[in-house]
Amino acid sequence: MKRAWILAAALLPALAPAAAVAADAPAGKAEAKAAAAPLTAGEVKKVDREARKLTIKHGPIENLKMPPMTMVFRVKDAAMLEGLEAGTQIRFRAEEADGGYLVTRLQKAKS
Ligand SMILES: [Cu+2]
Repeated sequence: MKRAWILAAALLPALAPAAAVAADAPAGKAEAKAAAAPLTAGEVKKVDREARKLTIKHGPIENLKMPPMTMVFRVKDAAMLEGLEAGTQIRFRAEEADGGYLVTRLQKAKS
């Protein structure tokens, strides 16, 4: 019986380093980078909840090299459309995806 305890004690330190490495993994580092990306100012012109689309009159979009215009975007998540209506001022991040443009982040502009 005593022998079993010694064996367990000998194995424990061997397992511990693996757990420590997992805890140190840079979780959320990519997310933090995306959050730091600049947002573009825009005004909601039309909300299409069914199609999960948003018409936005937007300012220059740096990452898409797009001048100001009014256009339709798809949104990543239907929940992003909550509380939006024509005239709502927003700040958003858009990415090129599947041959169209996708809003990946959206917040109401603080007025
Ligand atoms: Cu545009």
